[in-house]
Amino acid sequence: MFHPPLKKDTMKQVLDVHGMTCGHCEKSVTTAIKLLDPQAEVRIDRGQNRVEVNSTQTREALAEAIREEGYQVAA
Ligand SMILES: [Cu+2]
Repeated sequence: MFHPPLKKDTMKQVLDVHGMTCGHCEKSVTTAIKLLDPQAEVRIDRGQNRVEVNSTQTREALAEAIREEGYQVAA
């Protein structure tokens, strides 16, 4: 099957992220994800500790980027 070289498959990942206490935290998490994948779509529900990402990146890569910002990501 032919895939255009620049278009990779995106996957929906739902991550359980703890430590986000305000809008600034949401922004930090979003920025970290976008650095990894500028095309990523990020939705955050802070009350539910839920970060939903549509991205070409693996779940582990996303979790690592969020951890580097100082937040806890459940395995
Ligand atoms: Cu904050």
